[in-house]
Amino acid sequence: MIRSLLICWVLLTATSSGKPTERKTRVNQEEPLSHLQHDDNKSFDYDHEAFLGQDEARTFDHLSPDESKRRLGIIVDKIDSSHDGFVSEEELKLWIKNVQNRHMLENVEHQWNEFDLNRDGLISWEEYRNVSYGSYLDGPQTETEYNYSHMMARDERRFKVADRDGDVSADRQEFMAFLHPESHEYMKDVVVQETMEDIDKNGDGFIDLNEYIGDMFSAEKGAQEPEWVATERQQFSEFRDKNGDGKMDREETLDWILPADYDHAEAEAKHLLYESDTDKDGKLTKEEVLNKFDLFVGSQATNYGEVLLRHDEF
Ligand SMILES: *[C@@H]1O[C@H](CO)[C@@H](O)[C@H](O)[C@H]1NC(C)=O
Ligand SMILES: *[C@@H]1O[C@H](CO)[C@@H](O)[C@H](O)[C@H]1NC(C)=O
Ligand SMILES: *[C@@H]1O[C@H](CO)[C@@H](O)[C@H](O)[C@H]1NC(C)=O
Ligand SMILES: [Ca+2]
Ligand SMILES: [Ca+2]
Repeated sequence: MIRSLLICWVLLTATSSGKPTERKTRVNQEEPLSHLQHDDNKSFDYDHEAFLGQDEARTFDHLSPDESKRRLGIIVDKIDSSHDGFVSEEELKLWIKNVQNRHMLENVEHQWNEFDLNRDGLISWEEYRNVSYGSYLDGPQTETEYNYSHMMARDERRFKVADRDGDVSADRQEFMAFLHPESHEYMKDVVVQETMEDIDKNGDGFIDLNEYIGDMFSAEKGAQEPEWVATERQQFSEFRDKNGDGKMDREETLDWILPADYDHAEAEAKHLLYESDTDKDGKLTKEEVLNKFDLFVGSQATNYGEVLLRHDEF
């Protein structure tokens, strides 16, 4: 059985050339705070997921406004780690980062037993390989079957980078780095390497303008080039190719796909603070947060009751 994640990857790869005018993005920021669109004019759903995590946000959707506020009050006390009665931007950012980490850890837990075949609390490369590529390794390979050797070699390399203590097994932290490399500083090199290998068609170790455009856009014969392609060409020479030698090296690729200057958790913390800091003193009282409870946790308050008091911590 080849894991569905891999199938997804294959499908994406296979279809990326199918829609010529669609733009493919490589900008590979950290695990997003939420996959929902952030448009507060429509709803606060993005903020709710960033602040609570996806599962908890769904629970809150079914609470009455009073119950929502009661629980939010408890959360505010937790966020105020310095216990000075105020939530600072830094505390808010830390909280959002913790929510995000918890989400990644849940993802690891969710998959753990499937891979840790001998239940020793570690996922060895061999376990990962057997579970992910078992049927492929067993053969016999038909001619039509996708050749997974390349993907497997890539997985193995990434796995070994994630494996910090070098025992060729992943503990939970290492497995998290393997699954979410964009969110781990020490995985950045391998993320860049994987991206460059995908795009660098002529294998000279650089991404030139044609490779850069070719990765986002494949022209149909005779079709007119969409306008954004011209913009991207300009972007390439103005911003991507910083040293002006006509191609992107590893550093330049890193700046492109993992921009260092944008921190989602920090941006969200600033946003929540800005929207709720009524007296503009740069920090939040519990009252200020509760007054904006719809922004932080919301409540649809239609069929609440059924999930009331489901969580122990409340
Ligand atoms: C939301 O609405 C405000 C004013 O009504 C507007 O200035 C802002 O650009 C809108 N934001 C988005 C993301 O549409
Ligand atoms: C992986 O599969 C091979 C071949 O089926 C088997 O010999 C080996 O014991 C398996 N390893 C683990 C850790 O399951
Ligand atoms: C798959 O590709 C690798 C090289 O990338 C090659 O060595 C191997 O023989 C191929 N396997 C099959 C079944 O075609
Ligand atoms: Ca194991
Ligand atoms: Ca090249």
